[in-house]
Amino acid sequence: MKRALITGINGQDGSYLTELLLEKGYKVYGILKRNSVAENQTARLDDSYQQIKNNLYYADMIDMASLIRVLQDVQPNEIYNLAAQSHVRISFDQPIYTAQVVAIGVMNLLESIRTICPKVKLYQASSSEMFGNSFDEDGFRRETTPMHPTSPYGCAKVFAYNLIRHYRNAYNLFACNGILFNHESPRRGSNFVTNKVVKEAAKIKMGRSNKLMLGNLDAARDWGHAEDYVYAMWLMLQQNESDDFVCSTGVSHTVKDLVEYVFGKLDLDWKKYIGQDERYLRPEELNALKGDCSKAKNVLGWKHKYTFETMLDDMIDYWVGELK
Ligand code: NAP
Ligand code: F7E
Repeated sequence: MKRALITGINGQDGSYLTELLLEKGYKVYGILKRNSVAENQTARLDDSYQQIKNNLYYADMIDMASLIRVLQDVQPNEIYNLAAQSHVRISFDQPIYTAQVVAIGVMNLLESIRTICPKVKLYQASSSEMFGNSFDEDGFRRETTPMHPTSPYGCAKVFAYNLIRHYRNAYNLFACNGILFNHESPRRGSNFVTNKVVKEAAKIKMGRSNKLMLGNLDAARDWGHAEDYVYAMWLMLQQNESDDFVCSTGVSHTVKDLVEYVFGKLDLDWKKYIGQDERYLRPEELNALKGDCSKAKNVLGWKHKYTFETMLDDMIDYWVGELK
């Protein structure tokens, strides 16, 4: 039975990946960052919680001793490093903490791996935020596109991305960067724009709210579904050689498109309810994102099932059901 260790197991992606790996017959282990309200922490793990509750360890990416203890105990075959302070806007408020978790945390993990389990296969959650406003002539970002990040989060992810490549070359570690574009689901944190819009629109529909304050409506993103993207993570670690791969849908929509679609689905006129609040603007914005995932398609045989619309339908169905 293969053993997989997931950092960030209780996050959006961690919860979907846990389900996928359990289905595939893995023994799944995870690390949890201590939180004063323990009940909320495992809420996303849902049904799989019962199967893994004895395999959860308290540890933190910035506490290398805790990582060492977990690796010694678990001796994993695969590690999926999903832990992060993953909110871009918040990374402007907490840049140093973000860099400690997102960048130095990966160094802590790599150094622990070198000592304890150098044969392990490692997945690193890299991000389209690393590209910033740089793109190729055709408007797409791909593995070869230069990276000019526009946020402390993006800068820290570039540091981690480079560490992964460096440790692969220098120490022959099997380490992959998955350069994933935005992916969402009903389990997305509700301060990310998709879930914020869907949840609030559903509340407005039920008469429980009448205003939704947003930031930049013109920003555009390449949005997919988390369920599709965790499958790509697993595929990367099933290859004979480690490499870096972009995962994206190749289609870009603005925040305004998102609002129009969600409110339209609920028969609401969005113009009556949307306001703008400077608090949600960023000191530097990544204006638009569109990814070319040809390499992942050709080498991994990966393709996404959800579109922008079906991903949002899944979120709308969830929130309408939940709020009823
Ligand atoms: P998420 O929902 O915010 O989950 C992040 C996870 O990391 C949570 O389990 C969180 O625990 C944990 N964590 C935070 N700080 C930690 C620390 N210091 N030590 C240990 N664990 C810590 O993020 P996600 O959407 O699942 O994304 C997963 C990974 O992919 C992240 O690295 C993110 O940066 C990256 N990524 C995401 C996207 C996307 O669109 N979703 C795209 C590209 C890359 P608590 O909840 O207890 O704080
Ligand atoms: O913002 C705009 C905002 O916070 C998307 C993370 O998973 O994907 C995610 O980062 C866009 C931005 O995601 C609001 O300015 C407008 O242009 O949902 P978001 P993100 O910043 O793209 C990348 C790939 C990651 O790696 C990250 O971990 O929407 N926007 N109004 C707003 N955004 C938020 N959050 N809230 C608003 O009110």
